[in-house]
Amino acid sequence: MIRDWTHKTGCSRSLFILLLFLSAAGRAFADVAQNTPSIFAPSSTPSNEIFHLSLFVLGIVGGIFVVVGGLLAYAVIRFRARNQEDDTEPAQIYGSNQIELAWTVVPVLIVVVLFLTTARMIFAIQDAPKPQSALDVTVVGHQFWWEFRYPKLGIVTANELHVPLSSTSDPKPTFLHLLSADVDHSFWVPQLAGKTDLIPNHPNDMWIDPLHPGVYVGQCAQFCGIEHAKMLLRVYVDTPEQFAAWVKEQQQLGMQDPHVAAGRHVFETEACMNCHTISGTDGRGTFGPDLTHLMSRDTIAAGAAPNTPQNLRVWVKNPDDLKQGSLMPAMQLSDQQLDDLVAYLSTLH
Ligand code: HEC
Ligand SMILES: [Cu+2]
Repeated sequence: MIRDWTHKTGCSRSLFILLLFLSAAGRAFADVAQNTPSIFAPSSTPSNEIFHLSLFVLGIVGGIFVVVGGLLAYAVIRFRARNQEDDTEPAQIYGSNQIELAWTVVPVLIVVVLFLTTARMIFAIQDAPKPQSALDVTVVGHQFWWEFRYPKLGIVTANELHVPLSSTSDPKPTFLHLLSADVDHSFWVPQLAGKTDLIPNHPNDMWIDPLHPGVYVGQCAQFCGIEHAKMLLRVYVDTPEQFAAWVKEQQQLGMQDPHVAAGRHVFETEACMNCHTISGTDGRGTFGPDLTHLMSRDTIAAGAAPNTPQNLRVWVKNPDDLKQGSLMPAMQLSDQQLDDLVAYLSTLH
């Protein structure tokens, strides 16, 4: 006889609901596996190592959980109060060298194993030799955005890091030299590597060798001030052709379109150029992001908003509307000045 599931006992119904939940969770997990800050979807050698270590650690602590939880459940059920029992106290036992030794020595051994495996992995990643083919990028953390400099390629950009794809047969790792312009920040793209801090006057180094093309997201993982939450990171892992095209585009001088001369005039006569660089203009400021190839980026203000002319206008009019506490001031520009500026900025490919 076929029974409808609604007629099943409460127990099998909860099992059914549990299975439903697990399959939904599994699907959600598969969805996040691509392009989200998940440490469970590694795509680079350092993150892979961390992932495997985390499984090892989870296995050990999971085993401890099962043993402790199991003993607890056993004691609760086996020694529960029963009606027919008398109220006299059970035998009182004091001290046991065996038990005390066991619960001291075993945890110490477990901690030693966890410590040694972790330390071994940290040193293996840190001491990895740098191949000739490696790309060098200097990362400078600013309140609340990222500066990326490619010293050998003569490129300066912001917030969106482009790196070449790497593979085991043709390794092209990217070595990041981490600096800070102000306070502590932390570079964290979970699918590519662990966190490394950017500390003023204390350069740090890390490396990634992304094994699949695509966009990887991350964020500053060290509270660095009021808009720390909107200090997002995007890493574009490009195929060799894409990367070569991107490099070529970034190496070009800033666009000089005579149709938008009015906007350029605003940029050069307002305070913009004290803080921003646009090659081919007098603007050489470095307090804010380099805008020479602004339109080659998908987002503005460290991922706070998509890079559209509408958002650029909102941003320049009053940065706080998109990112409260950002260090760019609202400049009280007229509507005409704003229109001209946005028309100009939109040509900066
Ligand atoms: C006091 C320095 C300062 C001045 C003046 C200034 N900016 Fe900025 N600007 C910044 C900083 C800092 C950021 C980064 C803000 C963030 O992401 O938190 C920024 C970000 C930007 C961005 C987004 C860039 C990106 O890739 O995310 C644009 C566009 C921009 N400014 C345009 C302008 C224009 C146009 C002017 C003049 C009207 C101007 N700025 C004046 C400091 C300044
Ligand atoms: Cu930060």
